[in-house]
Amino acid sequence: MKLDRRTFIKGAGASTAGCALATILPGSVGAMEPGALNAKGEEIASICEMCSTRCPISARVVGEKAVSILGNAKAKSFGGAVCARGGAGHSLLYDKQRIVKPLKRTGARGEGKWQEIEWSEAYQLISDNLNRIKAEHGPEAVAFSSKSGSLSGHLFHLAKAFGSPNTFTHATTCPGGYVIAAKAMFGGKIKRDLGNSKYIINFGHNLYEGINMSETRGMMKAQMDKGAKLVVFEPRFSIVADKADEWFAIKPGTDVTVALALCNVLIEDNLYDKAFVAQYVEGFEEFAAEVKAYTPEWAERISDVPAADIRRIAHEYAAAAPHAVVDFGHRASFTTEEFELRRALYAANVLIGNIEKKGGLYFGKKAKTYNKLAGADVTPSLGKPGVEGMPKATAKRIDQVDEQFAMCWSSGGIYQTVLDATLQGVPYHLKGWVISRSNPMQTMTDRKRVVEALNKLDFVVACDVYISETAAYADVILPECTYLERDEEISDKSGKSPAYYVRQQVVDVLGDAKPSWQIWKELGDALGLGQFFPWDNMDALQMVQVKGDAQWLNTIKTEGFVSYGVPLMLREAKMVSKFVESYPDARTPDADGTYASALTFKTPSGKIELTSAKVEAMAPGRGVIRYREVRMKKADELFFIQGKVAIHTNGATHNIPMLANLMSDNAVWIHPLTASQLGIENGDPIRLHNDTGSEEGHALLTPGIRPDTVFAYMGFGSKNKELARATGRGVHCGNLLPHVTSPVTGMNLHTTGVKISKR
Ligand SMILES: Nc1nc2c(c(=O)[nH]1)N[C@H]1C(S)=C(S)[C@@H](COP(=O)(O)OP(=O)(O)OC[C@H]3O[C@@H](n4cnc5c(=O)[nH]c(N)nc54)[C@H](O)[C@@H]3O)O[C@H]1N2
Ligand SMILES: Nc1nc2c(c(=O)[nH]1)N[C@H]1C(S)=C(S)[C@@H](COP(=O)(O)OP(=O)(O)OC[C@H]3O[C@@H](n4cnc5c(=O)[nH]c(N)nc54)[C@H](O)[C@@H]3O)O[C@H]1N2
Ligand code: SF4
Ligand SMILES: [Mo]
Repeated sequence: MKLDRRTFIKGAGASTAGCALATILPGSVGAMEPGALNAKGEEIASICEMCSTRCPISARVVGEKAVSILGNAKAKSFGGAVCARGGAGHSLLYDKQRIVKPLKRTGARGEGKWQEIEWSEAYQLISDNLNRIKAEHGPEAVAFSSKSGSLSGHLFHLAKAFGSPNTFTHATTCPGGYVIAAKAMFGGKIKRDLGNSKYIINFGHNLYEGINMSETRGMMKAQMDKGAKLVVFEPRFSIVADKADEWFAIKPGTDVTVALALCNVLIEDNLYDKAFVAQYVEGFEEFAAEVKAYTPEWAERISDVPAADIRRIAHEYAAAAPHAVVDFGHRASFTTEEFELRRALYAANVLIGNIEKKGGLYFGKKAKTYNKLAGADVTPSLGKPGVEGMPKATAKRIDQVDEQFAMCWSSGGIYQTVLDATLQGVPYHLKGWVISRSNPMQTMTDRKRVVEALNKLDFVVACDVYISETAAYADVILPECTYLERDEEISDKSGKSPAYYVRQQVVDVLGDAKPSWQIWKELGDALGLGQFFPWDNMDALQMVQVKGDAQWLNTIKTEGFVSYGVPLMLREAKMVSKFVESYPDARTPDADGTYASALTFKTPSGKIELTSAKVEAMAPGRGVIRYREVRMKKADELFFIQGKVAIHTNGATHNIPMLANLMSDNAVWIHPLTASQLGIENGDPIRLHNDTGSEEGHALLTPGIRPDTVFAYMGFGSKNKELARATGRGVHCGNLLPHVTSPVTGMNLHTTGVKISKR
């Protein structure tokens, strides 16, 4: 199926198709509810936390206590806007179902019996239990997990002080695939310059629903202002597919074949950038030899994407080079072979030499790099509090049992190994789990196994704003105040030049909730680890960050988002010339006016490793990017895939009143042909089942999906009765997904097979 530009423009104006665009509007004013807080009154620059994109916002209390949230106009790439979820922050803030007092479990785990307690009692209870586990089993028997970002820093600091190496972010449930592939090939994370791209090839990165404000707006800018062509490979007619020039309903899990076939055409038809490859690439010959077999015809047989189209797209893409990009995607994983897929997608970029070119891929320019090139400290950098004598963990991390996972731990670890260690004692038994801003019951896979693990542990602590599905199984729940009620450290938000921003408290704290930095510091005190938290408050920490420069701190707080210098991409002569004009001591440009000679990679060879000896040593047979067949489902099952919806976030927002009112259920997308074979009609109650679990939902018949595939928006169907607005509404995706750890990246798997029947 294909769409042309005319359909795209028409679609953008229609009500349903325009939905994703319409949601990217300045925020809204919240309804007031009784029993809330004192307001500070003025316009305050801060950071959204309705999802982990963390956009810069400007929040204002209107009247007594309603909060209006807009995007911060100073953060240009975010367009001074928030999405629908960002505009709904007040609805979380004033939700009476939020927890604002520590809770102690009084019934069985998950039974829903709670007693409100004081913080002092909560800290005592937790420290008694964690210190007991430490004495009996060692500090490594306690795992600490948190979604990455400003919140995880303080919890992981506590873990370190406690002596446990077992800290985990959400990495293996989300970005681990592309992060670890980038580490292997480029030596670190790389960004995409969608806004300046003339040709974008997209493999299931649904930026118009899985919103990242600056990238979403970048892609809108490229499409609408610059006339970029967008080609989308996606098993269903997502909003991005709807806005594309061409959509190919690719078979789930086969993207790697099309990516490799694009590389095949670029090489065989001599369309690749030979000078770039010669200067920057290691292992091209081995890659080219491997890719020879991956012809478009071969890819068509596996993926259902016509060979002629793959060939044509490769030529069009090369013609737009280097201002063209193959988007390497975000949420994984579509198959267990994430490592190969993400490397193949990067390879298609490397071959056209779009690295550090407008519209291609580039590295973030933090102060250290930027100042080095400028030959002077032209942008300030952040300081860190030095903490003396932090203990070194003696035990090995639970996820480091196999050399192939060596790249995982520094990227957040293999989250689901918490279950393996708890249930099977591999490589040793966990006894405690401190979980913050993470809801694995909904967002990890195999819900039953998560329940089993939580039930088996001696002691579980959850820190959340709600009694999430996971928190419902904790022994103690610590109520964090929402992002609108707390100050945090300054964060580095550098892009093409250095940038900083800060979260600031907008309204007084509701009830007895606290910011997590304070919670973990106070728990540190209770655990007898107070010496490792030598700061009194957030002001003191921020002052260390700005190295005592109160004026700088004031600027960041007033502006909310401060960027420095001129944007820089090393291989763009115009940008380099502007940079040199701005800074008299700047590095002398190369003969071609660029900083091409400054482009190096933190890999063993210092080059882009299309083929990697390091990876070969870690995981024999994987040095070269290679197709490996994977079976995602049984022959008589349908593919079950998921994705984000524009008005909810992961497993987090389904109980927020305003968003729950907008959407509280996730009907299952089924192709009419498939439905008629199964005797299912639109709206029918259905059952989805497989070896992992069984879920009940409703059918949504649509031709916008492959007949062999069904789709549901994730995050619904909570089984926790405390989340009253979300309980039992829709299909719980995690309950149907098997527990898997993929090679090299350690990723969870979000695609599986299901059978469907009418209820
Ligand atoms: N509104 C909203 N925005 C969000 C979030 C949110 O929850 N809600 N979450 C944020 C987070 S944490 C992330 S990681 C990003 C994620 O943003 P995305 O990476 O875009 O995430 P998804 O929507 O999960 O998946 C994208 C698409 O992949 C498709 N898909 C499934 N299987 C396959 C396959 O085998 N091949 C191909 N080509 N496509 C496939 C799905 O149909 C879906 O449309 O979004 C961020 N932004
Ligand atoms: N089946 C399936 N599973 C998936 C995905 C999928 O597409 N399909 N997507 C995956 C992706 S991309 C991601 S990123 C993960 C995300 O999964 P998680 O890392 O679990 O993140 P969220 O679901 O966004 O939020 C987790 C918890 O944070 C709480 N929270 C919100 N604000 C705060 C706060 O200020 N403080 C504290 N302490 N808690 C807060 C919420 O109430 C929620 O319980 O899920 C992954 N899991
Ligand atoms: S994308 Fe939306 S919800 Fe996420 S941080 Fe930005 S404004 Fe908030
Ligand atoms: Mo994510």
